[in-house]
Order: sequence, then structure tokens, then C-alpha cells
Amino acid sequence: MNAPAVPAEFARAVCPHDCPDTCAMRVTVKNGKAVKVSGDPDHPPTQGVLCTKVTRYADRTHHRDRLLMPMRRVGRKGEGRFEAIGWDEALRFAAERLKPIAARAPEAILPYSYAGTMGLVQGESIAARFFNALGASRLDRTICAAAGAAGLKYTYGASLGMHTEYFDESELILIWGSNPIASNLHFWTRAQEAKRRGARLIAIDPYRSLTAEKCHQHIALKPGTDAALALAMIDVLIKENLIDREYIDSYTLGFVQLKARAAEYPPARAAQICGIDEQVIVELARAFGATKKASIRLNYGMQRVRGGGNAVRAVACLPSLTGAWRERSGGMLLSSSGWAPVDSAALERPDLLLGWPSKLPRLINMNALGDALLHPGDVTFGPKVEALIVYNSNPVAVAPDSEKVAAGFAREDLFTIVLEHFQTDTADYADLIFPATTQLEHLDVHKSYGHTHVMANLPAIAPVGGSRSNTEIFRGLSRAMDLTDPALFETDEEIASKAFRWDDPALAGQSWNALKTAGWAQLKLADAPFANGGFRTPSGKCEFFSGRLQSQGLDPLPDYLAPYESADGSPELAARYPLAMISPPARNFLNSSFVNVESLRSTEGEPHLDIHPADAQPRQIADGEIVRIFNDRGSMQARVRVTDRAREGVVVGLSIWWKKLAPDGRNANQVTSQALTDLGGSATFYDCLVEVEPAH
Ligand SMILES: Nc1nc2c(c(=O)[nH]1)N[C@H]1C(S)=C(S)[C@@H](COP(=O)(O)OP(=O)(O)OC[C@H]3O[C@@H](n4cnc5c(=O)[nH]c(N)nc54)[C@H](O)[C@@H]3O)O[C@H]1N2
Ligand SMILES: Nc1nc2c(c(=O)[nH]1)N[C@H]1C(S)=C(S)[C@@H](COP(=O)(O)OP(=O)(O)OC[C@H]3O[C@@H](n4cnc5c(=O)[nH]c(N)nc54)[C@H](O)[C@@H]3O)O[C@H]1N2
Ligand code: SF4
Ligand SMILES: [Mo]
Repeated sequence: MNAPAVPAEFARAVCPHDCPDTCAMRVTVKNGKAVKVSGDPDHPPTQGVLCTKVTRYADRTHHRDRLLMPMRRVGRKGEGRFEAIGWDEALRFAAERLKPIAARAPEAILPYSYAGTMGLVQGESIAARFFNALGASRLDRTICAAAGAAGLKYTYGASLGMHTEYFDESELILIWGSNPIASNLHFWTRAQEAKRRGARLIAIDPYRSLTAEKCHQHIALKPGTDAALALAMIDVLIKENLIDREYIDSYTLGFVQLKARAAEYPPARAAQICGIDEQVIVELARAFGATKKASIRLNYGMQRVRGGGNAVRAVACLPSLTGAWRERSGGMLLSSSGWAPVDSAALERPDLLLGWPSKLPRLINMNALGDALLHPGDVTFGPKVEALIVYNSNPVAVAPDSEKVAAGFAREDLFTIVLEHFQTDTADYADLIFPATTQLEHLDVHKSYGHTHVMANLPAIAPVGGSRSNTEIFRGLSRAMDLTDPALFETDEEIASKAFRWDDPALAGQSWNALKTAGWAQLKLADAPFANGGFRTPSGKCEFFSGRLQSQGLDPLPDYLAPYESADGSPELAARYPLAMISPPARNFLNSSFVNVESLRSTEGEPHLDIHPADAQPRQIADGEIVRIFNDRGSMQARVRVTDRAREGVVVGLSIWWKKLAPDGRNANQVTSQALTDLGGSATFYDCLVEVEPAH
């Protein structure tokens, strides 16, 4: 179904942020300025509502601190002093510095980007082609979702799940490692509708989040123990015969082996691991097994720990055991991004890579940025990183083990370019800043990881000041570097028209031109996607047992892996740093975006740390005082809230603050680590032990 025509007084846009909701926006423009953005009432997932942050998007676009001209560093690295220069001079200067490196050791050039915009054009299109053509190092973009994506790939075959629209028909919803009131608002609307119709909502989260407090039940397990909980549920489901034998026989692989694995986690053992009551686990399993329309909204909060990939695998087995997939309101949703037939080869052109397809430039995991920037270079690592080009990301604030990241950025011999809207913590370290356009000023095309529409974003206003789109900047850099492949100079329209495989059945009858006019199109998919199997694994079944994992020498069955930093995983460390710190998103920020929008920052107030009374009391920490949070990697300060929102043994610091807008110039990533998850090489932000003391 295509959207009805939008009234002429609005321009159509898409929220570009890294959020599962991918809202359709209407932009009101007056005298060349965006004066208002609102949710499109005609777009089914958006239902006319944007979150508080993005209703301020016009303020952000026309913010007085927008970068309007290229800037060259005049102060020391990190000091943040720059002079404005013209585009020609800026591009010439960039090429002068990059050319000798590209000629000598192209892998010494490193791109660093993530999802500042989720757009397929302003994300990895010309940018990827530019780095491919140079033979630069490749970046493994794993900071957020890679463990979960791997868990889904080995179990379902891809990032596929339920349709968000049908959660309102569910009778039981497990909201698992997810705080939708903050980070998935339009799902929360569905869950509330389900609740009104009589559904039971259960939050599984170490923290009594804004969402958990509104559910019927909150199970506050220890961080990183979700796999033990899920395996114990599986054990109960099987032992009490709450399973759908017919579904299992027809559409799953490895039941017998999974049964044996789950038997290693009887509820009594899992209860100990998770720090919850045995009876809670048994009742949870019984409720899930007894409800036909039972669903799970899993989210990424539960996979930012050592065992994140296995945990997603364990949870993903549940609806296949009970046959919940038979109903359109049953099953699980972590990500729906795999439904859209994106043509990433057409967008990114890996064939431009030096050595394609047999020998490729090295791959650097973005979570190990600190170590990568501080590495002197050797035969194993390859050349030292000499140039860094950052776009769509703010690594000095968001990447783990930030002391090392900042030390790397401070290297005087590192040449750094940052493409940005604002002078972020990262931009402070740049040699050159290129001012980038926002979503209201450029063209893009989107898929979503929370619903199943593809969407077009058309520019509502001209670029503000001298800003240019990422694609325009990379075309300019390509020209300045004397690169000549025509792929480097395609227009945004040409790129957008190639973003999807339009001949895929899910897009039947669609084209770029149709999408541009309509604004969005719903993918043609079955209502209950796995009612009759149809998983995209090699066997076509839901793989409890994964032959692909086994052939890599990995555990073919989901298992519980104790967090790196926990009493079980590292007793010596836990003796020195007994508190587990998690730093999930604050409601009024979007990662580190919007921290500089005053109205939103003032709602958050200042960096806080929530601590349970039983942990505060022996440390002589009083509510409202400033505390120091520290471990071997670093420290930060925050104002403490003594509250049982945080479970005992866990402290919570909602994030991600700009360091320079925090009173002590630091944020939560001072203490997080560069260790990677079991599968996918994801970050382990919530696998982090600390100690807390009064700051005075
Ligand atoms: N307002 C707002 N919305 C956002 C974002 C934002 O910064 N602000 N960020 C966006 C991005 S990039 C992402 S990836 C998503 C993230 O959104 P979610 O996927 O919802 O993930 P998180 O917010 O990281 O964590 C959600 C909940 O998981 C809990 N949690 C932490 N550790 C564990 C654990 O080990 N087990 C379990 N069961 N729960 C745990 C946290 O306490 C938190 O309440 O949200 C997106 N939306
Ligand atoms: N401690 C802790 N750290 C975390 C997390 C956590 O929960 N706790 N969450 C992690 C997660 S899930 C994620 S996804 C990452 C997110 O990390 P990032 O992807 O770096 O997200 P943001 O902090 O929002 O920074 C995006 C930047 O891109 C810029 N930008 C937006 N659009 C454009 C554009 O069109 N062009 C250019 N050039 N720039 C643009 C914005 O101005 C913004 O500064 O952070 C991770 N870090
Ligand atoms: S951040 Fe999420 S909820 Fe807010 S407008 Fe964007 S897509 Fe919608
Ligand atoms: Mo994320």
C-alpha cells in the first residue's frame, strides 16, 4: 500500500536516527526555514506521533551552534580552537595530507562511522566507495547490534521477526532488555493497547526503567544473565510438556540437543545465576507456554555483555518451542531489518576494493578504536593508523574505554577529519571539520529495524550555511584526491534508485520514483512470518543446533557465559570492583545526539547515578551527593540517586552525555571496556564492574 498524497504545505521526511521506529515526518517550511516537524498521521507505524526529542528537530537544524563552514584546527588537539576556511581550500588541504598516506600505505587510513543517520545514501554509499577505491582499512561496524544480529542469523537465518503492528493483539508480552518508553515509543503504544485489551506485560531488566515500572511484573535479573534465564525457561517448558511437538518436528532443528543443554540449567541453578527467585522462573515459563498469543520484544540492551550473542539465541528458541509463531501476534522481534531487500553491493561497491574479492584490506573492529589508534603498527596489526575520517558518529563520547580513545585522538601525528553538524567532543580533536547537512537538507532512502516499511526522505530546505551532505563531501574528496571511478560521482538520486532490489517479491510494484512520490511503501510479507517455518537458515528451520557455529569450532547450542566482569567471570576483579554498572540511553538523548539541545539537556538535568540503598549505605553515600565512579580504566562523577530502581549490586548511569557538557568533563565510557561479545564482535558496554565512593 502506498501513502496518500501529502498536503502541499508540508515536505515529507523520515526521522534519520538510530531508533527502531523510523518515523515519517512532515516538515513545515516558512521562508526557507524549517519551522516545525510533526509525525505523519497517515504513516501506520508513526500514527502522527514523534518522540519529544525529534519534535525539536527543527531547533536542532537551525541551532545557533550549527557548523556552517569548513574549519581548520589552530589550537592543540582536543582544545577545540578552529578557523573557518573555504571549501576549496579545505578539500585541497585534506587531499594534500591524505594523498601521500594513500600512496604509501592506504590501510593507514581508517574510516569511522555509525548510525548518526540511518539513511542508506548519507550512510555507506559514496563514503564506502571512496574508502574502497583508496584501499583504506575496513571498519567492522559492531558498536551496537552485532551480537544480536549474529544470534538471529544462526537461529532464524537473518534479522527477521514479528511485525510491530500485531503486538497489540498479544496476550502476553515479555519486554526483554528493552526500555521502549525511551527507545521504541511506537512499540510501547502497541503494548499499551494490548494491556487495555487484557494482555499481561512483563519487563525483564536489571533496572526499574520507565517501562518496567508500568508493566504488570518486573523481573530484575543481574546484567548478562539472560541466557541462564531463557535456558531454564526452556527446561521447564520441555519438562512440563508446554511445547508444540508438531511445530518443533516440522520447523526446528536440534530439539534433542537443546533439551539436554537446557537440563543443565534447572530453575534452581538459573535463579542463583540471575539473582532472582526460582519460582519466578517457573511461573514465567508456564505463562509463556500456556499463552497462545505470547510475544517477546527483545532489544539490544540485553546483548551488550560477553554472552550477548548466545543470550539472543537462547531467547529466540522460546517461540519456536511453544509454536507461538503460528499466530501473527506471537513470536519475537529483535530486529526487522533483514526483511528489506537492500542492495548493499550496489550502494557500497566492494568491487572497488583493493584486492577484491580474494585479499581485502584489514578489518578493524570499531569497539577497539582506542587500541587501534594507540597501536604503533607491526606485522600482525599492519601499518599504524595515520589518518582517521569520522562521519555519522561521535566516538570520543560513545566508544568504549574512552581514556584510550581520547589519547588516540590526541596524537599530534594523526590526521583527523570529522564531518558533523556540531562541534562535538570528537570534532574538538579534528584537524579539519566539514559541516554536514541534516535530514531536512538532503535526500535519502530508509529501511527500518522496527517496522517493515521502506521510506524516502526528500530535502525540505536548502543546506544551512555552507554545509554539504556527506555524499557531496565524499564526491569532493574523491575529486580532490584525483580519483576517477564514475561510481564516486553518482548523484544522490542515482544512488537512492539502486538502494533496493526492486525485483524482490517484497517490493513488487514498487520503484524509486513511486517511493519518492508516496513517501513510503509497506513490504509485502506474510502476517505471521514463520507460521509455516520459512526460516532463512541453511536448513530452512529454526536452528537450535547450528552446524555453521559448529564448523567454526564454536558451541553449536546456546549457552550461558558469565559476564567477563562478574563474581563468576573474574572473582579477583569483582572483589575490588563489586558493582556492575550499566549505562543505557536517557529518554531525552539519542545516543549522544541532542545533548547540546538545551531544552532536552535541562530535562535530563545532569549526569546521575542510581544506586540501591543497600549498596549506598555501607559506602556512606547519601542521596543527592556527588560520587566518583571508577575502575582500572578510568573514572567519572555523577550526582547520586539512592533508589531501589537499581537492583542490588547494579548501578545505573543513563547516557550518553557529551563529556564537555558534563560538570567533570567525563562520561560513562571512561569506565567501559573494549572487550567483545561471544558472537559478532559487539561492544560490551553493560559488562563493566566499578566501585563508587563519595567524591569529596
Ligand atoms: N531515547 C532514546 N532512544 C534510543 C536511543 C537513545 O539513546 N535514546 N538509542 C537508540 C539505539 S542506538 C539503540 S541500539 C536502542 C537501544 O534501546 P534498547 O534496545 O531498548 O536497549 P538499551 O536502551 O541499551 O537497554 C534497554 C534496557 O535494557 C536493560 N539492560 C541492561 N543490561 C541488561 C541485561 O543484561 N539484561 C537485560 N534483560 N536487560 C538489560 C537496561 O537497563 C535498559 O532499561 O535505542 C534507540 N533509541
Ligand atoms: N556507555 C554507553 N555507550 C554507548 C551506548 C550505551 O548504551 N552506553 N550505546 C551504544 C550504541 S547502541 C550506539 S548505536 C552508539 C551510537 O553512537 P553514534 O552512532 O556515534 O551516535 P551519536 O552519539 O548519536 O552520534 C552520531 C553523530 O552523527 C552526527 N550526524 C547525524 N547525521 C549526520 C549526517 O547526516 N552527516 C554527518 N556527517 N553527521 C551526522 C550527529 O550530529 C552525531 O554527533 O553508542 C554506543 N555507546
Ligand atoms: S527517534 Fe525514534 S521515535 Fe523519535 S521520531 Fe525518530 S524514529 Fe520516531
Ligand atoms: Mo545502538
